[in-house]
Amino acid sequence: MVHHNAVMIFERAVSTLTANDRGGTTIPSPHLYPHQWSWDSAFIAIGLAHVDPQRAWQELRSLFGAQWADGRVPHIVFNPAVPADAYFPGAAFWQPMPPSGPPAGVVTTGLVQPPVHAIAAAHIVGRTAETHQMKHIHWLYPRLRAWHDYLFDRRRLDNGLVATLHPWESGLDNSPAWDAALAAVPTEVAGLAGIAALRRDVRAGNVDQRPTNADYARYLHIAQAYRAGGYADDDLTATPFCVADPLTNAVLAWAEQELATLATMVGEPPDEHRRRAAELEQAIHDHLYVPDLGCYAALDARSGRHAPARTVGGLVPLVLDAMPPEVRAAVLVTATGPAFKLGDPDVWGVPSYDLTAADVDRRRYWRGPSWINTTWLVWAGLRRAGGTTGDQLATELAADMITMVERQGFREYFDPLTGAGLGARDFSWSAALALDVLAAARRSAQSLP
Ligand code: 9WN
Repeated sequence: MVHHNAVMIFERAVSTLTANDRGGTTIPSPHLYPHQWSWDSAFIAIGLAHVDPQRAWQELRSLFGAQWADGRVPHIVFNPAVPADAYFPGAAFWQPMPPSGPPAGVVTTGLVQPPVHAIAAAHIVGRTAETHQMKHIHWLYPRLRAWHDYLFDRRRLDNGLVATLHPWESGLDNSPAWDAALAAVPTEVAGLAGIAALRRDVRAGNVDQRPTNADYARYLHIAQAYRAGGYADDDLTATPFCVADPLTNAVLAWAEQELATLATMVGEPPDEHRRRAAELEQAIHDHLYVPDLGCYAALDARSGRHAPARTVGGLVPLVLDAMPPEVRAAVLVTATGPAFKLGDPDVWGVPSYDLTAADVDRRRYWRGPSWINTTWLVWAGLRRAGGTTGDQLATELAADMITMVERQGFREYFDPLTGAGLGARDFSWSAALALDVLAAARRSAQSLP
């Protein structure tokens, strides 16, 4: 037994995922998020790999069933059985779907989220001796390739990085990383008066934890502009918001490496994937590392300026293999320093924002709280880096993640200083990634302190 309550946490996590299963797709949580989300499903598949690999494949396959003709994997796949007003903005907002869009009858958003999917697929492959999985890999590989082709071909900026066109695409919606870029976006939204009344996310008495109405007005403005252009990506920097995000790009570089492995499994050449991954890693280091911050930072492609903020996304390039050693050392200094305090017993997980920033807000969404998925990404980066510091910090983060969910349940996010659970309850990726952390501890026979 690696942790005295490991079996109990494992069982609770499985029952949370089972309760959120809507028949081949898993919702992120029962109240706030009643549809299928892209990167949530990838994290969910990573957890399901330890419990039911067939069901893990199904999670990815159901998501890719909504893949657009242009290759994009949409950020939300709407469940037509769910009432139209259960989530805002719902299916109607994103219409009409363009000819380059999803299969007939499927309604999605036109946005994407970070491409964790090939990482998830490789994760399932690595966690099971399942002999029937080749059929899933054969089915998924060309779809994953089309997804990455879309990002590399349609979303690539002149500097070689892939563009994020909406804060929702980053998955870190109201991160301070977007403040400067968003400041230039108007808050007037044509035809959508009274945003406060339309919002469904602030009805649970959690208004101090969610993005503000001004944030939502800007989110809607950007989405309307993208929709008005038919979700075409012909002129990326002409969209009202266009940034190169270190998390999205680092996840894509990692995922592209995993795609090379999957390519080999299905008899396709891996070299092109390896080349794209290496070039992207180089562009991340060349354009997103900011020595003054001691971490990576988002680059606003419209203004040419880096976000002047240390956020968890700026630590995620730790997952990259080819990180220059001096940069890795500097990022670890930042991660363990006052901004994020990794390894400090008074801090839980990886805070989403610099704890020393004047405007850090420990309860508001991506502006301070620790989340399990981004903590998991940093944990994965530390494990890949290895070395005594990396291994020890990874072990401590694993212990934080498990203790937070053990004490507070599978909450959406946590106060980084008290570990108190916040946001939605029974949140799927918190459960799924706890399964992965527990399984990793069991495999390495490493006890969690
Ligand atoms: C908008 C589902 C999603 C996550 C995102 C998280 C939140 C949605 C929202 O929930 O975003 O996509 O309504 O706030 O920020 O990372 O995928 O869990």
